[in-house]
Amino acid sequence: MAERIDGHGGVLALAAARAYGVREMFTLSGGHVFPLYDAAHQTGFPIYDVRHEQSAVFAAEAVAKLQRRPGLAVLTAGPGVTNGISGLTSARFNGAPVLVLAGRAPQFRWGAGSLQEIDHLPLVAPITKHAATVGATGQVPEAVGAALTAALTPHRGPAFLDLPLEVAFSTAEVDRPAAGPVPVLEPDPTELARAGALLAGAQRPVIVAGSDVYSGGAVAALREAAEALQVPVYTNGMGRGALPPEHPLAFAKSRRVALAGADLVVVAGTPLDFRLGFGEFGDAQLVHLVDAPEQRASHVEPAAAPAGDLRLILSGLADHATGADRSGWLDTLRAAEREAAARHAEEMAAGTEPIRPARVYGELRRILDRDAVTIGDGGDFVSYAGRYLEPATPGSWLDPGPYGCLGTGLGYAMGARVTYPDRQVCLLLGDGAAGFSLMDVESLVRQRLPVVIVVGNNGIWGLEKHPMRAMYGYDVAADLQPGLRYDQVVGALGGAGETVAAPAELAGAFRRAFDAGVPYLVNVLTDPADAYPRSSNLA
Ligand SMILES: Cc1ncc(C[n+]2csc(CCOP(=O)(O)OP(=O)(O)O)c2C)c(N)n1
Ligand SMILES: [Mg+2]
Repeated sequence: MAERIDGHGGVLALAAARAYGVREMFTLSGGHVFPLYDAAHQTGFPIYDVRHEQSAVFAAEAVAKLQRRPGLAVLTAGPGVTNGISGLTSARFNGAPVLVLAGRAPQFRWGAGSLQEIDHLPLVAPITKHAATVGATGQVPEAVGAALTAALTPHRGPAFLDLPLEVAFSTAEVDRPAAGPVPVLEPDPTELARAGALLAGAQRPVIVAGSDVYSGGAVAALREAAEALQVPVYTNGMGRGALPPEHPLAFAKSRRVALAGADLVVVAGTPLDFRLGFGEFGDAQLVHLVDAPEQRASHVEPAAAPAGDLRLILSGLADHATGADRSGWLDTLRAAEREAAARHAEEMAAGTEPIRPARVYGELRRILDRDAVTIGDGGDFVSYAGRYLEPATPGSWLDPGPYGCLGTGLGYAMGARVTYPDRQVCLLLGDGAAGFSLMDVESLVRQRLPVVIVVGNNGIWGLEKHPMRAMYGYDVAADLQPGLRYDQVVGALGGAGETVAAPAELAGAFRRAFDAGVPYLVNVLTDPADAYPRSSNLA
């Protein structure tokens, strides 16, 4: 007979979440969710708390993205949930299996005007894969299981459950929850064979691999396919680092040349969105590899679009190796890559004052370990990071993804530090982006979660100011306080930091930052005249 457990709604919810691999919660307090805290407290389950609910959801998203298992945010009823909505939406756009467990005003007197009485479901239903209210305490484990199965089933994404007050606080006896299976979708063999034949027959193929390759555990299969078919690989999102930079088929800086010259573009595990020119690659044929049928684009018609488990798809493609000689094509791209690398090296050595963002990354590259987790939250400053930093380990790069939500930074940093207590965690913040979440440095300090924060402080919302000037000849609502001492903010919150105005001081500042053992902010005064050249940016 199944083992039974007896407890309140919080105990049952946490037992179910644990069974699915959840290992901590991110939260901000509210009476509606006390039973979840009580359950955690009773069982030594880690609780990390924050200063704004968005950071809790972003932290849960970071652990989900980095560890490929569910991340949990616990939000109190009403404003706790509404403050988490940007985080949930990001998780949706990023295919991250985040579970939000929320409080909810009591059901038995619904309509009488209890504190924070609002029906969350219409707010979260459009941005989650699964959203439900749990009707009775005894149904909690089943509800959590259904939510997490939805979140973990490709295409992955967030799920939401709220527990009315009396459901959370009442008790029930149930079977001890166990995790159910996550379905694996076999790709259609005909569609897969069509994609394989196209790859085998192409003269100048290119693979662009994105986040779902990492989240689907398909990094090894990607490498197998690339090597078997001798196809150059470019990456974006969590796909970055899938092939180490020194791999003969790893390319990064020659993407324009590659996409312009390719006769076949295979986009794996990432949508055909603005980051990829909406999937329009001139005369090249297009193959789209997706982890679920609904991920197929409706705005372009690929020559083949196998849908299913990306490990099966990519290793299936490897079987189509023909021994074709692609060395001419690879040599062309390697030459373009070398040329861009030389240009970048020059830019990264810039000795000008104010400091150019390129130089910041030139110095950071010297100190970042191969497995450092780098996180970008900002405008131009982060676009430069994408250009100049080369993640060497899969799953070590966190950007906000196609939803492009500023404010992910401190939450992502918390999730990264919790995931990797011993790796370097480096958060790159625009000065504008810093304003959304810097107060959560307090959460990091208090919970002993040191990270290095580098602010590209140009005193403006650069990614908006420059385009607005270009468009109208003037700009409004695009200035910030120049030279603001974000490092002193971090100092006041219990961390440390310094301001750097000269390029020669960067190396020392970064060394001190990584040695500090507390959240440390290097406030780099960068050149406000420096605008990221958008036209050349596909990332
Ligand atoms: C929540 C949110 N609000 C507004 C925007 C629009 N936006 C995109 S980039 C940007 C400017 C970012 O400025 P900063 O972080 O200082 O970076 P910089 O471009 O100056 O390097 C803004 C306001 C957004 N993407 N997300
Ligand atoms: Mg700025």
